[in-house]
Amino acid sequence: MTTVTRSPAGTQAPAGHTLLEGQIEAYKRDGFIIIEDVLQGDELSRVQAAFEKAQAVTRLDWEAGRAKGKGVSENGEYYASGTFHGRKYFDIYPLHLLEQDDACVEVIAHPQLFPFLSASVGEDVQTATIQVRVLEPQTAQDAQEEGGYVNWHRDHSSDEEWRFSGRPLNTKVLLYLTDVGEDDGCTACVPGSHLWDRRPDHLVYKGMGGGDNQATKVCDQRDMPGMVAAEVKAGSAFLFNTRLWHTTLPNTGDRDRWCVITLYCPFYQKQPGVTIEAAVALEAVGQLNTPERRQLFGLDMMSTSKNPYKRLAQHDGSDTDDRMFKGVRPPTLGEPLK
Ligand SMILES: O=C(O)CCC(=O)C(=O)O
Repeated sequence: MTTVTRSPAGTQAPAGHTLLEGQIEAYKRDGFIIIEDVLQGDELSRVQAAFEKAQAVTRLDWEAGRAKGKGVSENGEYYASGTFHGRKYFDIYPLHLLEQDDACVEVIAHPQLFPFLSASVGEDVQTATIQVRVLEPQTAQDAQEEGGYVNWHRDHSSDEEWRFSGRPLNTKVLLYLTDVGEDDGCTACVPGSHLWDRRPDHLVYKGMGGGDNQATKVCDQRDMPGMVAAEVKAGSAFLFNTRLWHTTLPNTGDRDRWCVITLYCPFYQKQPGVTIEAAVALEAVGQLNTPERRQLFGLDMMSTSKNPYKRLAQHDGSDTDDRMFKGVRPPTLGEPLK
């Protein structure tokens, strides 16, 4: 198995290229990059402390569900409990992390990430899903029988716009808050697979997800040809084109893996409810206080955007407010014309 702790050899910025140009070149070719030390020192400690507090509360809910067998699917894979919990991991309601400390809000709009997100997804990039995830260790036997908590997959397949414009519709960022060594649940991928039309065969390779029967799978996750596993330090991030084939290897280590998984999309895509709830709550307490935060949480478009359509709540219904429609309107919005 090949491991990577940074973007693979030869993907650093060639002479004469800026760091960002080197990152984009690697991303186009390999489908992913690693940015080390996005968080470090005091900033990392603050986010870890907030994560510790938030996870302790959600863990009780998850364990209670697990004890009761609540929401278990036929093969015992999923626990439904307000948020997306699985048998080997649980997700924390995003706002419960974000509201703890301003450093957690900065994670989503971090200056180490923003230029790359803007260059890869587009200048109108915003946040789609935010998943705050705890992955528990599993036994060696469990790992052998079932593999890691998620199988080989790609998140998105029909991405025609990407083919047309050369940009991925979505970039996903996994920001790890614990060190992830070889046996700690590494994210793994097949470099270059974002360019292929076919998907990985999840019925052959072990790994949880989608109710697959693990007993009939004949290959280990690590048997995937060409795969590399990302061994990273806490505070580092794995950023990938969501067409990339990826999986998570078993966590047979002795500690939980903590991670914030954020999906970024263009402004015209809809944001899920939990992200909007976080945006509304953070706005109410004045934490969406930079143009980057306002843009990424979906409140404002980039101020210099060439396509500055307003959101519904920003319209006042007047003709001067709307640059597209200059015709006759009902005197009161919603009333039929007489
Ligand atoms: O947690 C990981 O390592 C990978 C997560 C994943 O597969 C996904 O978000 O699509």
